[in-house]
Amino acid sequence: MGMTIAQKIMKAHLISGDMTPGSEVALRIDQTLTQDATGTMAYLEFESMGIDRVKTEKSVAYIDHNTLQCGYENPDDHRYIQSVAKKHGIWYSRPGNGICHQVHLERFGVPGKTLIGSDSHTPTGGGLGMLAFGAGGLDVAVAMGGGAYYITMPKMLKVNLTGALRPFVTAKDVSLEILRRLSVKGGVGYIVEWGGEGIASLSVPERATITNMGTELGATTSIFPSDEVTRAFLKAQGREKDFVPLSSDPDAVYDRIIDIDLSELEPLIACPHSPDRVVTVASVAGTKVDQVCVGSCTNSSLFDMLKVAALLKGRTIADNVSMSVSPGSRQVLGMLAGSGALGDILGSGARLLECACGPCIGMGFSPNSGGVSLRTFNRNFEGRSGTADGQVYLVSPETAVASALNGVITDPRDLGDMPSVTMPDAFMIDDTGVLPPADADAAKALQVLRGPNIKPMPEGVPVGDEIRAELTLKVGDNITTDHIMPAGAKILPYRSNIPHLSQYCFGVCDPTFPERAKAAGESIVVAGINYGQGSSREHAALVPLYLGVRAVVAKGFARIHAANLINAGILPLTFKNPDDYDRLAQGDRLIISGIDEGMVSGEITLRDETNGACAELVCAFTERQRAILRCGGLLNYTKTL
Ligand code: MIC
Ligand code: SF4
Repeated sequence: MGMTIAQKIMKAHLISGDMTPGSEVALRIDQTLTQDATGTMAYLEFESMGIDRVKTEKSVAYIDHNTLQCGYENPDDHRYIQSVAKKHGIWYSRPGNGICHQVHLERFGVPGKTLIGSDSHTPTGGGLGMLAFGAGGLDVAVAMGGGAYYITMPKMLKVNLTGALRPFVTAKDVSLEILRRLSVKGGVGYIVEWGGEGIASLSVPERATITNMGTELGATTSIFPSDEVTRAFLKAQGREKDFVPLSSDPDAVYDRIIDIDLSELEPLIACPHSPDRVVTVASVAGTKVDQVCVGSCTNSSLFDMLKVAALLKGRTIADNVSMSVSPGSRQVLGMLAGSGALGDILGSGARLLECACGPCIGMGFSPNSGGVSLRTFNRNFEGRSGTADGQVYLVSPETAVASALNGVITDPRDLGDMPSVTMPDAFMIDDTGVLPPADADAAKALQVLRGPNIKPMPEGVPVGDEIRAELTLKVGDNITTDHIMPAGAKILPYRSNIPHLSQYCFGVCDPTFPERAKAAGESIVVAGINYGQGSSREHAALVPLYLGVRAVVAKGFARIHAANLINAGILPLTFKNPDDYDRLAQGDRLIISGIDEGMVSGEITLRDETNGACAELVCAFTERQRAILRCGGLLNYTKTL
């Protein structure tokens, strides 16, 4: 039987397991990446494993999230990451050098290799034919130490593209179209493979926009073939030697196939507060806009920026709009400056922000009260912009510019003819923003520099045979990690300080939760479907652990978050009958007993002591996961090996 691209890469990296959907497979990891908001924790975990040098082919530590430096916290963390990277064999991408996914695509990504990153948008590398996964920091630490990465073997979904995009319709609209069709949970349990004759007209950065937003579908990852388009991109980056062709076999079998005719698409927009609330731009045209942001790991490539510059050239943004542009990397910014395109952007009245995540994660540039913000980003979860009642819409760069110029949501096709944008044959190569690690001998003498913001990690609690605890929080469907552990300029600097972070846990849902959880001692959280969607931040598990959460009972979990809960030693349990969710009330006393046996049989009963109700729960774990839970988390488990 023929194989898909993902299956071929998996087979070449398989350490153990059976590649049938639903079984656990262990994969060898070639490359890792971290960013600073999850990186401090990942490197603390790596250090605690006592391994001198990373065992991967390439590991890179990026600083791109926490670049505001409003006090000592961020610069101390940067200094820690820089020193730990130099000592342990990791490349260090300095603050200002760019967003991890954009820089990794430009300078380090290699088709056919495996990559895990402590950021959920790591599948951006799939645009280059990498098999790239977002993971918790601890999984990345283990991979740096040479350990396998474990996932449940996904099913295969093929998206067949035909035709070609019309002017003003973009790769972002392709992402929004698939989200419109499948929703934020439609990709759960799948690897999405993009193919068909339509892909030939999509450049690597456009493909990367699409694989980047596969994360919003809940997909395990997304991937494109590696073809002549890939070769041309690598050649322009001075890396043609990294090119290898990759395609699926003609008789590869997919569990699901979706067809999209690119020539039928039109400009789309995701309305507040979910990336799948997609409608046509035309249907909401005329809505007043307060803010427009171009950038993020979804839309910050040179191609995107050149289009933005060409459309802004000689025009001025509307008085009621504040517009920001954050190029994805120093390479992009340097080339914009060199070509004069930067002058066209600035001449329009737009503000230039640093090459970093910035407004995407609420690090500055929040909208005004109730403000409508159009963003070329990938997430518009409630409160994420830093303004609780901000109304964030997700759009393409073309729609962003058209709306900034008119001051109201505007279909970009109203701008007339799309100016032609020519991509250079060679990119500006300047790797001075990336510092190499010290060699193994020199590294021995190096000190790791720690600041006072680094506080001890919470101790994992071994899962015993019974949990008796209060149901301290009951939440609904599609709870994101931004609900569980918000980010933003005020909170993000404390990613290595769990006690401080804990004050904000579930702040979007119920600000009284931290106090109540602490008072309860041990507790259980109950949730609806797709619990923990969004970010890979393991803080969304570590902080609840610190607050005494011992189990989360949900109608369903997002993949990375479920893994992070197990890694933290918190039991993720699923309702067998989703209606039982309605029988449990916040404040009830719950008993989950017979856990030892339940973890083997895969089923367990929850009893509600307060109202006498019972609910059957799925408690299916692999042997390795059971061992991790019994040790009180992956870190404790790793020490037993
Ligand atoms: C995000 O987009 O939510 C983040 C911030 O990049 C996160 C990582 C984090 O929380 O640090 C992600 O996507 O994993
Ligand atoms: Fe950064 Fe936003 Fe991309 Fe997350 S989604 S990595 S915050 S740019």
